[in-house]
Order: sequence, then structure tokens, then C-alpha cells
Amino acid sequence: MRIGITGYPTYGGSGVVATELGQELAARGHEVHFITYAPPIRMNASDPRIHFHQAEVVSYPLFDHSPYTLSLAVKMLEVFEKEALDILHVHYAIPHSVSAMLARQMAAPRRLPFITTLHGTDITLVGNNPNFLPITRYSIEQSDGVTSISRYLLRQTIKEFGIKRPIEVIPNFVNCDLYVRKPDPKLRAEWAPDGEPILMHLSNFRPVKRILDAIEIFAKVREKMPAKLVMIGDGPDREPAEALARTRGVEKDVLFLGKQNGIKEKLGQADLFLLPSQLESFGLAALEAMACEVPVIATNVGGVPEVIEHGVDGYLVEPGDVKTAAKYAIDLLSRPDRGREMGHLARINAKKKFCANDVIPMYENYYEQVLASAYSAKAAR
Ligand code: GMT
Repeated sequence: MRIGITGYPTYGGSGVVATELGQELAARGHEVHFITYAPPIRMNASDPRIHFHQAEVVSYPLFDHSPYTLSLAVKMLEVFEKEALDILHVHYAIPHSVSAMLARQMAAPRRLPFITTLHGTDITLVGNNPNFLPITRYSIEQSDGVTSISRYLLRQTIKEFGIKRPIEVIPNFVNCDLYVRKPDPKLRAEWAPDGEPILMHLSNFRPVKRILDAIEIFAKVREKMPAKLVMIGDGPDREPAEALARTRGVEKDVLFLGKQNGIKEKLGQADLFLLPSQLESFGLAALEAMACEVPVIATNVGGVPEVIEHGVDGYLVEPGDVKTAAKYAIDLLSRPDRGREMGHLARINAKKKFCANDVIPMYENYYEQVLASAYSAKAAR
């Protein structure tokens, strides 16, 4: 198949899923065309089946904000025509779904079906903002296919948008051959020179991730034992988190690495992963950590309980309950065998439920299904 994929090319989970999906599809013989304003951060440009097409962010003195939705729609149409795309798959409804809808209209009477994958805040935070709700609902309803990354998000979409059309749940995935625990003594020695246990967090540091709670949890752990916290990512809460680490007197033990490549190599060095978010529709970073045999302490919100089994491969606490989270962390880190056992189970469960080898065929089957119904709808007209 010739598949166009659009997502945010930055560090957010939805962009990561879009990119990893494109990579997996290319590895299975499909031609994949990424259409977005910058090359996706994890894109493997050396794969001959992967192509990138830049949608311009056009500036003009009249525009305070560039109408990217429109230039993206035009680029989608252009790629469809030039590369004979079979299907477009957009990740994150706003504004990608609207651009795809416009591209499909401009392509008519030629057929350009599109699928929208809902990721979370496009439904729960941004999409339900009254300024966007009607158009988000409309573009979801108009999509030829819609998928949701968790059962939780499906329920929310029905509840908040009153959507009646079918939505397929296709969970996020991890490539279990690439995400493996590979100890790197050099890296560990760099982060934890005295062999301290390593806690890790990875996100876009937006308020919804509650990274200040990660610092609070760590400060409580440090009261009881030596440890290091590795913070990967960047975003609006980085400075407040750095300030809090200073206030709590743990700044020497918290390493802010900023945005990083080679995430899988880094995750595999951790003893514990923290995901204290206010809300997660899935929690992709937790899944990637689990595949690397890292147990996770996360919040019991959204789709997270679909990923982590409390007391088996990690622990779930209520948002803001840093005390309980710290208790679990101290317990796990002071009994390394328990941590290893949980980490081992985390990988087993990640493989069982979210392995790319099982999830990618779900997308392929869904593409076939959507294409078949788009053809039959056209034949019936
Ligand atoms: O977290 C966000 O702000 C948006 C979005 C993103 O682009 O990172 O994250 C969502 O999609 C991820 C990938 O499907 C999920 O793992 C995250 O749980 C989800 N975030 C929220 O629901 C807050």
C-alpha cells in the first residue's frame, strides 16, 4: 500500500506513534509518505520506503498565525497526486483531520480515504474546547475510519462528543525486538557513579505530566536512600521542576538531559520509571519502559490501567499522591530482586498485549477494511 501519514513531528507521544507506525509499515513492504512541517524526530530517513514531504508554514505580514491547516491540506493533495497514495492516516484530530477532509474534497472524484487516530488531548483537553468542539466532531464523523489508542479514550470520545459512528480501538505498540534491556555500564556510571539506583522520567514536560510530582517523589526517596533521577525531555515545566529540585536540596541528584535521541538505550538503564500524570489516555513512555524491563509507578488515570497492572508489573497511585508513590518507590528500590521480578513481568505483559508484531497487522487490516468500504460506497453512488 502507499500510505500518507501526518502527525506532529515533535516529541509528543502521538507523533512518536505516527512515526513508529510508518517505520513498521515500511519494514513490512509498504511505501510510507510522512506529510508534516518538519521531518519526524524518530524518522529513519535511510529507509528507501520512507519519504518525507514538507508542508510549508507560510508567513505573510497579514498573518499573526500561519493557516497551516490549509497548506497541509494542499500538500496532502499534492502527495496524493504525485505518489498515487491509497490512503491517508492522520494522528491527532486537530487540525490534521480537518486538513485531510479538505484534501479528500479537493481530490474528488478521485478517491482519497482518510483515517483519523485519536490520541488523547485532541479529545480530552483541546478537542472539547468550545472553540474546536464542533469542527473536531465533524472531522471525526467525516473520517473514512477512526481509531482510538485505548478503550478509555473510546469511552471519552463517545461521552464528550456524542459520536455514534464506529471507532476501532487499536492500542499503542512497542517494537519488542528494539526495546530491550541492554545494560550500559558506562552510561550508568556517568549518571550514578556510586552505583545508586536510577529513577527515570520521560515526557514533554507539559503541566498535564505533573513533573513537579516526579521531583517530590524523588525528594522523598532521597530522604531514605541514595538515588538519582534522570529527567528526559523538555517543555514548559522544566524550569519550575529545576527550581523545585533546588528547593528540596536534591539538585545534584537530578539530571535534566533535555530532549534526547536513543531513548531505548537510555530507558534500559533505569531501575524505576515515574509517570505521575494528571491524565494519560495510554502512557506510551510507560510501555516503552516496560519493554525494557523497567517497572513503572504511574497514576491511576485514563488508559494507564489498560497498560499497567497494579502490584504485578508496576504500581498505580492517585494523581498528586506523592507520598504513596514514594513509599512504593522506596520499597522497590530497596529490594532489587523485587524490582527485577516486576521489570521482567513488565516486559512479558508489554509483549503479550502491545507488541508491534501483533498491533501493526491490526492497522493493515483496518486500512483494507476502510479501503473496501470506500470503494463500495463509491460504486453505489
Ligand atoms: O500528551 C499530550 O499532550 C498529547 C499526546 C501527544 O502527542 O503526546 O499524548 C497522547 O498520546 C500519546 C500517544 O498515543 C499517549 O500515550 C498519551 O497518553 C496521550 N496523552 C494524554 O492523553 C494526556
